[in-house]
Amino acid sequence: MTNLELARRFYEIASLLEVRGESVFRIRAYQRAAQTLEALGEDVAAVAARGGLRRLPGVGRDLAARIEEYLATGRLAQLETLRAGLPATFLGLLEIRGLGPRTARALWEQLGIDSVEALEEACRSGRILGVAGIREKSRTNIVQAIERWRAGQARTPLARALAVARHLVETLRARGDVDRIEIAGSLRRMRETVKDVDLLVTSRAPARVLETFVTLPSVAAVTARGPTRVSVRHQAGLAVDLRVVEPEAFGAALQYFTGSREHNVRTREIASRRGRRLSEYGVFDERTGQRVAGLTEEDVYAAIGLPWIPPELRENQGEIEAAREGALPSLVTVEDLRGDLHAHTDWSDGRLTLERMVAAAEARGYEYVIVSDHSASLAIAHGLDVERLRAQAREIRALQARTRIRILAGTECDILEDGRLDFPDEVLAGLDVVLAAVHSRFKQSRADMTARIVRALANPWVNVLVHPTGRRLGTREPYDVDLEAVLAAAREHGKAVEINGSPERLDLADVHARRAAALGVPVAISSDTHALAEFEHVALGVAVARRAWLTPAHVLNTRPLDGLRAWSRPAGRAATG
Ligand code: DGT
Ligand code: CA
Repeated sequence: MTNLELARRFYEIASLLEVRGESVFRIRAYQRAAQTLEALGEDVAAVAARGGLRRLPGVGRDLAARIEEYLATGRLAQLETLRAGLPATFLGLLEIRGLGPRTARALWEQLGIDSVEALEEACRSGRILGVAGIREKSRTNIVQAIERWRAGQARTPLARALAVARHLVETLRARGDVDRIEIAGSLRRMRETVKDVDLLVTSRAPARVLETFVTLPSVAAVTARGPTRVSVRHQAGLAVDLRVVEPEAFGAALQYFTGSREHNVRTREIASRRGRRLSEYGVFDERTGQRVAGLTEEDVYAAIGLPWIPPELRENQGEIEAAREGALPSLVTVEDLRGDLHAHTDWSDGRLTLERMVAAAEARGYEYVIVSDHSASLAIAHGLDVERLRAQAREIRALQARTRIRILAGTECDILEDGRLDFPDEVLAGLDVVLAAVHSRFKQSRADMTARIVRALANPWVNVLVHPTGRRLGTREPYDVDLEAVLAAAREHGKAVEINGSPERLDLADVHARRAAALGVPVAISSDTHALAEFEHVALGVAVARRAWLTPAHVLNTRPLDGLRAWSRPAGRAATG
């Protein structure tokens, strides 16, 4: 059990480093190493004995030394230093959404708040006001966050929940005892936020699987426990449900627990009209009581006369009718994308150099990638003025000479307050693709904001309106805008809109992207990458696109380079060669 004890301690070190405001890289390093240890099939002492620690994913020289220290002494000096002076209940505060680690620490230091209960009391009495910049509004937010936390109702953004779920799946697989394991619920449907993670497993040793699960270091507390099911609170601050089901009923259970409820109501009705009963245990003949399907989801749908329906569509938003008519869409996949149309470099607020950014896009197998750094009015992001944009264009040309992938010169150009663009037309004309975005004055009236964006879309050189509503999941509401008018303008002027795959944006949302596609407005699915790992964010954008019923034909960046360029710079409007 050394692996788990060590993992638990590494998770704790990560949290404590967070509280101390340490660098995210150090924090992540401990989290990654903890995850590796949690999922490790072999005893870490045995790995150390054969000199294999450094080959474990996420374990470098420093962490290998920490592991050696623990194996030799049973202690971690660093953890003891970090813990000094902090009560054991303190880390529970980090589960309250919206209360950052720094604020938590300030509350401890200045008010001695060391638990959720103490925090609640300080909110009620008003003692909290004025500490760490907390005013009335943040007090209200904290009180609401505590209520949601108590009720287990705080919704978690998709990306965070996916990371937790995938890690748990990997861990349980690696630890043996499970035969099949799948993510179900809203997370399998890829909703933008989820209430909890639902996991389904089959196993010949159900009791052992449940026991393994509840003793995982990343599991913070067990909230309910039965013979085939447990509910826990994960240390990442969300609930996880694990159910063990019969292998013969796995498909039926997966169908049932994937939902949505509304979709299930419809499938049950369809079953019953066919003289069959559909439940989490299978499809049964109503006369004989015999089970006619249950092993796989395909069998279950087939037994009620339907083709298998992709989970992302199961919201009772027309998928049942489409399935009946054989008209389900062939949804877009990550593999359909030929390039990324939104990427930053260290010329503005990205972390990669131009060369490394392009190399990373090439390594993903893309045909093209855009360079879309910010424009000058976004000073906070070190936006480019005309001169630096020209200098960047020269670098792009030089780099292109020794690069296979096509580098498109672009910009993420600010839409100014009145709808003008931050670069003059003749500059925009010299670029291959122009993205336009609102980054300021979010509080404009609905009429002003709508007019502002519509005007920008009328600019002949603008191609894609990116993150069209400006929302940030859980932290910033979309700005007030008449999206229908915006989409109509995009259609009129032949412009595209973006699904931004950045985990905190997912903008457009699924319903809006579906509307755009219905109007015939092309949709770009982009990563908005600012770092190497963030190219992966297109996968989240694709998830939103699939929930929006998009096929490859709806998506701008499934087009080959020629098609894309013919669209962005049609003949007669050609700019550079
Ligand atoms: P959420 O709120 O993000 O967790 O959304 P879901 O869809 O994951 O909801 P959840 O976790 O309460 O339940 C998972 C699935 O199980 C749900 O989509 C459908 C199924 N389910 C659970 N309870 C019921 C129920 O009372 N009736 C029906 N028809 N289905 C249910
Ligand atoms: Ca759920």
